[in-house]
Parts: sequence; structure tokens; C-alpha cells
Amino acid sequence: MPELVSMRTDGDVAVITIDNPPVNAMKHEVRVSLLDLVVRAAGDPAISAVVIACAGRTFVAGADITEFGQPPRQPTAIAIIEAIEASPKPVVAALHGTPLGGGLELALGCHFRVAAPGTRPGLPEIKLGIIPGAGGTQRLPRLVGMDKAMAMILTGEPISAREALDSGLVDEIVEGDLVAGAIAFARRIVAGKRPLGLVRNRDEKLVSVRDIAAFDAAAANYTRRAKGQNAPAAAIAALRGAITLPVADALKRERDLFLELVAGDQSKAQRHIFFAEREAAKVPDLAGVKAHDIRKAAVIGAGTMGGGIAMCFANAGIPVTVVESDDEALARGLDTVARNYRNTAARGGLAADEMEARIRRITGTTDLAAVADADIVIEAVFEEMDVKQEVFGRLDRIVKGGAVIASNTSYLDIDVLARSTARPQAVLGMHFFSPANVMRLLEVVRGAATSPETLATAIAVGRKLGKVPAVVGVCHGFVGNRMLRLRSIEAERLLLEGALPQDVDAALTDFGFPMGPFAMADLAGLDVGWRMRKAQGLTAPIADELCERGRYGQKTGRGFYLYDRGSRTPQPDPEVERLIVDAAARRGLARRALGKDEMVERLLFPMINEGARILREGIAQRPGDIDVIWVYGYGFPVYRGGPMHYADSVGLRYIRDRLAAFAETTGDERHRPAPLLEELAAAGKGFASLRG
Ligand code: 3H9
Repeated sequence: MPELVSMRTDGDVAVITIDNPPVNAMKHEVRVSLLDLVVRAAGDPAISAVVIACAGRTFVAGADITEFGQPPRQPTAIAIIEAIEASPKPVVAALHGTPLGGGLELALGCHFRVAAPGTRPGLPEIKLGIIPGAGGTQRLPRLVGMDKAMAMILTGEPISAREALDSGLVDEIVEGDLVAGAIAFARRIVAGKRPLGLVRNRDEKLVSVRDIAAFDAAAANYTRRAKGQNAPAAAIAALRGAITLPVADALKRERDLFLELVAGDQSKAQRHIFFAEREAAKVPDLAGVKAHDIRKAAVIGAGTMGGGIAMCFANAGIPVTVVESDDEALARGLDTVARNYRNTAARGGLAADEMEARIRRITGTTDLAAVADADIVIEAVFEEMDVKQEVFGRLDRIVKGGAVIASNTSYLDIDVLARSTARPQAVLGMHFFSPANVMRLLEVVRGAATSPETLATAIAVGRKLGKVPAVVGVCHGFVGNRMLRLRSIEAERLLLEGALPQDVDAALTDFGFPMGPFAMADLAGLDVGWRMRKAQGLTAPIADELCERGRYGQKTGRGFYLYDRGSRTPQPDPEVERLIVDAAARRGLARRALGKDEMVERLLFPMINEGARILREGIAQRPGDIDVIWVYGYGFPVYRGGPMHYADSVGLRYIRDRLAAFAETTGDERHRPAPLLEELAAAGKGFASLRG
């Protein structure tokens, strides 16, 4: 086995190589060896410069996240950076891949940085609910300026190699052999006797931001969007230190803030999602199964979902044919897609030539025969079983052998659809979320007959489209919508019991959801849910009555709320209040004041209970899969880790007892604690204990 960290010499240049696949995370053993070799090279009279490089696909992509939550072990990354800074010889970081987090901080501690083209450096700690903890908030603004550093640290997004060069983050882009280029660079430094300034002591880019008011105004742009989260405010506090404190004090402050966050619940929840996201697409019996190559795709239906799905393929560089039944609907769908692209380009999110290329990758037709050579066909027609069955039957006669035939249905039975074809093994569900080109979740629905190759291909395609695929089984509404249904029922009940739409929505937005259920329903269009309920023989007392009055939500200017012309801001409507009060009176219900905490429990605990049933039925493989589905598809606050992780943090005994109490008062059998929840609560365990 190769050593985790090794050193070789090239003349008088020492090359230290880290080799800890897959991403060269700086686990404890790596830190021990790296420190040892840095000190050795610094003290070796035969060595005049040092290069730190990595084997494999990337320079160090950060601290080893699995070590967080355990007591810190010496040496920390800080000790290594201090040893580098104390080195009398130039230390050059040779960057490639994704130098992230602690990896980039290590590079920032070096005297110089060179990078391969295509390198994408960044400080993504904020996505894990923490801040850089090894000097990133101090050294990065000193190199690239405060504005850019703030953007990188507060969004967590990496930058390109070009931007890194232009902003001063790296000193040179090396074409060709990176390590050879880094060695040559180091030799030039030695030969030119360039002084070894430390990044921590550079101040020239901070002089202009001593204006605290301007700093605070820029910071507010980021923290405003981060309600409820601790890390963004901490990141700002640490960055502020760069312009208000001596560097040693600012570094200490950053470290204290980092340690506090890393020990906190929010980071724990976000780390859970980081790993759950990667696990959700893993299916034990798929090991070794090869996904088919996807070179050409087809989407049936040019409506909102169909158009959005086509954009996903076009964005990923895959040509896609969109099929509609008539010319007018096709033109409307393609126009919407083109408008979406133009809007993105106008906002600066896409270069004009790239926009054109993406639009060109989408071809429209009314001839279903055009999908004959597609490697994957995704059906996104009207949500009705007979319509879809008919489409599947026709596709079966046209689509080439070996292609995947997927349905974007959000609740219909995939097995019934599969039986409309003579190749049920090629059929599965690929449930995108609206807007499909934006939302990251992809529920991949495995039917009873779906073959391993079909499933592996759908997962691989999902990844290629930049989605987070989560594999689920067949049941009405799959995982996400099946749980959502419980929440919707409860939200309506709360109205009858005494709340108003704005109260219920505020309870959930305060909890951290971007939107409450009623504002969300207005946005989606109340008629959509109404039609689905009617098809399934279901009712929703208030929503149904609003629809009967022609109040379909934002599109009609009235729904659960009122909307001023052209506005998307919901305003409470006295007519809705009267409607609710009357509906409650007709049912003989005495309305009462409901507290926010009570509403949150009433909305979320029945969903968690349903999650327990879903797990017992094997519809979801793991609790983390349900969490990923809710975070990426339904806006569950990531810093609470998804419903099942949240349930564990609240305690399953408490949830069981509350559900039992709800069942007594509502008489709703679905509130009875699910057997799995009962068992875990009785054993004093959480859902996390179900992991193998
Ligand atoms: C930090 O550095 C704090 C410092 O400021 C303070 C102290 C120094 N640790 O994503 P992939 C695993 S915080 C442990 O599928 P890709 C991952 O779970 C850290 N494991 O590959 C997966 O395992 P498996 C800041 C890690 O090519 C495998 O590697 N850094 C880590 O699509 C492959 O990952 C970050 O937040 C890690 N740091 O994407 C970077 N990273 O195969 C987090 C990955 O068993 N990582 N794994 O499922 C990423 O963003 C992506 O993994 C990366 C590669 C872009 C690097």
C-alpha cells in the first residue's frame, strides 16, 4: 500500500505527496506525517524549496468530515500551517481538482500556489454548518480582497482556476505536468531570491475595507438569506476580524467560532445530510452493475415538468427531443424553455453562446416516432393513469431495445405502467420536482420488475444531470408526496381548529422552511391538488371550497391569500378567514388559539410517523434517504437534518407520546404511533440506530 504522505527529492527541491484516496481528506494520520515531513524538509540543508502536491483526483478536499464530532487530535491543520510559515525555504502548493476547505487553507498557508487548469478552489464549510477553521477567513481576504472572500465563504461555491489567477489566489497556472511545473516555479523563486512573505501578514487588499459600515452592509446581503442558521453570522464575525483585529487575535477568534459550530446541532445535521446524500443513491444489489451510456434523451410532454426536464438534459450536454401532441402546445412549451434560458442569461447566469448551445440541444416534434433512437425516454404527460398507460403502450412499440423508459409521475403506480409494455424490466419512475431544472431531488422509483441495469442507468443519469438521486419503492406518492399528504391534511385541520393560513405558514417558515404549505399551494396552483384529490376520491375542506370559488392561487390573484396585480407577495384575506370560520362552525368545531410549537408538532410528527411506516415497508432503504428527499425536494431546513434526523434530535419517546395524544383528539388512525416508532421509542433508540 502506498504511504499516505511521502517525500522525494528532485535535486534540491523536496516534493511532499499526499495520497489518501478518494479526495485526500486530511485525516489524523495524514496530518501527523505531513507535519513531520514539512519540518524535516525545512531543516534539511540539502533542500532549498518544498512542493506540496497530491496524488489522485484532487488536492486535499478538506478536513476528514468523519472526524468531526470527535475530540480534536493533534496536530491540527493549524500546526502544519504554522510549520510551513516558519519554514525558511519557500513552500509551494501544487493544486489540482478541488482544493477545498482545510485543503485550500493549507495552500493559503504556503508561500506560493500554482494550479493546473480546471482546478476549482473553494471554502465550502458553510454547507456543513461551520466556517473555515484553519485561517481561511483571514488569509483568503488578504489574497483576493474582502468582497470575493466574503462571496466564496458565505456561498461556499468554488471559483475557476482563471478567477483564482486573476484574483491573486494562485500565482501561476501550470499547463502540462503540474508537479514538474511546481518544481520549476520553486526553482525560479529560489534563483530570484524572492522574499518569503506570509499571506497572513499581507494587508494591501484590506486597506480599502476598513470602512466597517460598508462591510456590514455587504455582510447583511448574505445573512438576510440565512435565517435560523448559525454559520453565516459566525463567518461574518470571523471575516470582520480581518479588518478589526490583529491577525493573531482574528485567527484565534475564527478558531473559537469554528469549534463552537462544529460541536453544535446544526453542523451535525448538515454533516448527516452530506453523507446521507451520497448514500441515498447506493443500492446494495447494484454493486458491479454497469449503467448504460446515455447519448440521447427524449421527453414526452412539453408542459412545465417536461420542459424543465428537457432543460436538465440540455444543461448536461445531452441532446433531447421533446414530443407534444399538437403544434401549439409544443411551440408554447419550447417558448417557455427559451424564455427561461434568456432570463438566466440576462441575469448573468449564462454566457450567450452557452445559452444558444443549450437551446439548440432541445428539438421539438409532434411525431412520437422521433424517440426511436433515444437511450432514455421520460414521460411527463398529464397525471392520469389511462393517458400514461396509452403513452407507455405506444412507446413500447417505438423505443429501441435496451433504452430506459421512465415516468415522471408523482404518485401513480409504476408497476401498472410497466405492465402496459412488453418490457417491464426497462421501466421505472424518475420523479423530478418542480421547477425541474432547479430542484436537486430525483426520486428514482424502482418497480417490481425494474432490472438492475435500468436502475443503475437512471441513477447515473440523475448524477449527470446534477441531481441528488434517492432510490424509493412503489407506493402511492412514493416517499415525499406520501408524507406531504399527511402534512397537508394536518394543515387544513389546523385551520378548522383555530389557525389562519398565515399562522400555519409562519410556524413552518420560523422552523426554517422557505415557504409554508398554504403559500406553497397558492404558488403551485390550488386546482392542481383539487384535480388530483377528485381523481382519488379525496377532499380538503378549505382548499376545495376555495377552488369552487375560482380561487386557484397566485395565477388567479386569489387563493389562500390575496395577491396584488403582478405581485407574488401573499396578503391575508378576510374572505378566507370568514370561509374558514364558517366551515368550522358548520362542523360544530369551537376554534381556539394555537401556539407555534403546537402547530409545528402537529404538522411534522404525523409525517415522521408516516416515515416510520415507509421504512418498515421498505419503500425507503434508510432514514437518511427520507431526510435527503425532504431537504432537496421540499425545503426541509438542511440545518435540522431532515424529518427523521430531526425526530431523533427531539427524541422518539416524546414524539410517540404526542402522536398518541393527537390520535385521541383527532380520532385519526394515522396518528397512532407506527409500530417501528413504538419499538424504537420503547428501546430508547433513534432512527439513526437502523443504519447497519
Ligand atoms: C474543513 O475542511 C474544515 C476546515 O476549515 C477546518 C479544519 C482544517 N471528508 O462527493 P463524492 C467522501 S470541512 C471525508 O462522491 P465527487 C465522500 O463521502 C471540509 N470524506 O465525490 C465519498 O465517500 P463514499 C471541507 C469525504 O467527486 C467520497 O469521498 N471540504 C470528504 O462527486 C467521494 O465523494 C468539503 O466540504 C471529506 N472532506 O466530489 C468538501 N469529501 O464514496 C466535501 C468527500 O464512501 N467534499 N468525502 O460515498 C466534496 O464536496 C466532494 O466530495 C468533492 C468530490 C467535490 C471533493
